[in-house]
Amino acid sequence: MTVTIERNGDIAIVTIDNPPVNALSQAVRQDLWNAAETLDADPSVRAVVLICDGRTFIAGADVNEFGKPPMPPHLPDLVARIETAAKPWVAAIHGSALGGGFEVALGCRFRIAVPSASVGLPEVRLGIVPGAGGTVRLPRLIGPALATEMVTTGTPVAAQKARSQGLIDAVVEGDLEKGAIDFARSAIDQSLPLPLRQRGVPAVDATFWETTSKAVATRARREDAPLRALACVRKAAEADFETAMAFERQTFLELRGSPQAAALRHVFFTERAAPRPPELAGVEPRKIRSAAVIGGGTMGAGIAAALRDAGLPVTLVERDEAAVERGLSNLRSIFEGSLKRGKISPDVAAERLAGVTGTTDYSQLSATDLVIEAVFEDLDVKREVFSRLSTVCRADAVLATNTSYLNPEQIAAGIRHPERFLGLHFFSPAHVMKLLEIVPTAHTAPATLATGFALARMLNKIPVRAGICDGFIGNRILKVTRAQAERLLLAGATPQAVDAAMRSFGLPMGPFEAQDLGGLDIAAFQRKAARARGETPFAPIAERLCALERFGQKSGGGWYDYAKGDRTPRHSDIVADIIAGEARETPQREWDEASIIDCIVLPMVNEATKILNEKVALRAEDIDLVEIHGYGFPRWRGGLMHYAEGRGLAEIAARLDEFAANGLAEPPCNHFENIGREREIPLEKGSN
Ligand code: 3H9
Repeated sequence: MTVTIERNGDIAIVTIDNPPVNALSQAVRQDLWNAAETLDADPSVRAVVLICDGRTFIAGADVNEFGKPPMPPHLPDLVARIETAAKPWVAAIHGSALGGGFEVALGCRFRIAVPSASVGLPEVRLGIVPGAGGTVRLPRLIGPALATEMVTTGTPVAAQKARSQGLIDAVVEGDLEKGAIDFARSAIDQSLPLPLRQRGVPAVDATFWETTSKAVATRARREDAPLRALACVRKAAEADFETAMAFERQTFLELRGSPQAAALRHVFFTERAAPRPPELAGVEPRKIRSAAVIGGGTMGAGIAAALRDAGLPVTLVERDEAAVERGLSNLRSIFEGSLKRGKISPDVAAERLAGVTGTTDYSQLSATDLVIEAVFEDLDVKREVFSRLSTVCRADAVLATNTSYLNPEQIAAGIRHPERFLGLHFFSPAHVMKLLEIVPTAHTAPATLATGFALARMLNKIPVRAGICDGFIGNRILKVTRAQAERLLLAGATPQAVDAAMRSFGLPMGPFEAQDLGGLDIAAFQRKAARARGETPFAPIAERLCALERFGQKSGGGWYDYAKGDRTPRHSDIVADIIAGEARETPQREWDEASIIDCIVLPMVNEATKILNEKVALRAEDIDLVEIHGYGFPRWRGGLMHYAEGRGLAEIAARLDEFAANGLAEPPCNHFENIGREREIPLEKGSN
């Protein structure tokens, strides 16, 4: 039994217990249906409290059932059954009431929640719309404007805000079950509100739908579900309840089978599997109760902020007092930024900062569990840091380097207990970006590696294991992206056309705009180091721009010109002249959007395939996560390799051959077809 019924006088308590997140499996739906029948037939019951065991209220439809044949009772019918029950139901929410879970709560006559709870309809994040009346009941409860915001963004709403918006009827401090019983008992003595199906939708002004549609389309870029969700809310406002329900169901079923939904489902499963790689099953991570960061620059301060956000006490080590002060001031700016954006309260900001100790004294790290080095990218400097750490720190303390392109093996060479060392490659800004590349050396112990993954869970990051090579997974592919972008310029495309094409593919920014934002100097510095190693990096135009100190927005120009105080990229005659000069020997051709995209994305797939063949990445899914969380690859495309599989490897190989024949890309690598996935991602055919 996933559902049990208890009594407290004339109030029945229906409890769902379906770990881990009380999803609405067929068994739960059936048991809830049976409970509604039983309680309707029981004259001693006057109201019903619906509550859940475990960490959360119902988190939604059971995604594990996706792909199985639909089994009754279907969720829309169950919600209607609860809504039309003879006794009023009160949803008592802790954790999250999401998707189908919140739709069940909307079927209840009342909703109450503990202060830490949240409610939401996140279906658009899975490429679908709510399928059990969410878009039809929500505008009846809170009006079309707020309903639109919720269903088109999928963002959950925290309890207090939910109360002020009318999503829930009360926030209950203390014991939820007792609070719900008391609430139910007082409610039945008053006149009951109408069930949502019987209420009307408040009117909006004439321009609302058009204005909102434009805003949603801009935000969604090429994602289908948000606009389809908006259409459902509009239908709810303009048609009767049953017509709107049918429209929503039809939309839900259409989207459920779409490639975008398949891609987003793939990302959902992949993200949840990432923190627990099968090869580390049963390996116990070390306990992390305290941490230190060496280096308080942008990266070090970002890492320290991420550690503080996870509640760890942090020691920030710098080489002199002035640098300690700068580091602490960098951290202060980060917390002030979070405060300004309303992410944390003044008290929390103060508490976060108070948990950081700045020092120049390494001996203060003798009891620290984890030390992350984020100093200047110079091998000798880093080796010096680790030689000090390996004498000062406990033998079982985990020591990590945040290097982005030096070899961790060389950084760790000669340290004591090299089994406790690994690379933890954060992405900037480290307190914001989700991706964490975890890079073991040949000596890294499994427990150290497992600690890297456990840390990612603590920091709410997406961990991906990467082998050692120049750039690990992400920056190695980025190098190809940038080289291809320059090849396109040499072959007749403009920076504007390349950036526009990549934006239209779904990236937030094109490769040139992104370089102008981040600064061209870091890559120039890395190319210099590569040349010192005897390599010949390909960036002929970027090199010319850097020689002119055109480093991007910060220097007033890079690939584009910028007016003072204005970040709008403008055509640059200087850049156009440089391109024309460098392109003298290269045959010029016309480029359409699709060819530009292919000329950039398909060589990225080729590089990623090499990365897999070399076992620098263990799974195609890992590359998907790196691209989505580190480089803004469109989530709704499922990541680079999911996109490649959808496109067809044979077609991609043929396109790469064409580009290669024209000197525009490398030919496909050996074993190009070898990007098999470890886990089969079920294709949703129907359920719920
Ligand atoms: C929907 O409802 C459609 C309806 O409108 C229409 C129907 C007709 N089902 O994230 P966690 C598993 S669409 C089954 O690590 P947390 C997850 O795989 C759905 N399993 O925990 C993991 O398993 P494992 C709309 C689910 O505490 C375990 O639970 N709902 C589901 O960090 C723990 O997950 C959503 O999109 C599910 N729906 O976060 C909500 N959800 O341990 C999606 C999770 O084996 N879920 N699992 O790896 C979430 O946002 C988070 O899981 C939640 C908990 C906030 C609930």
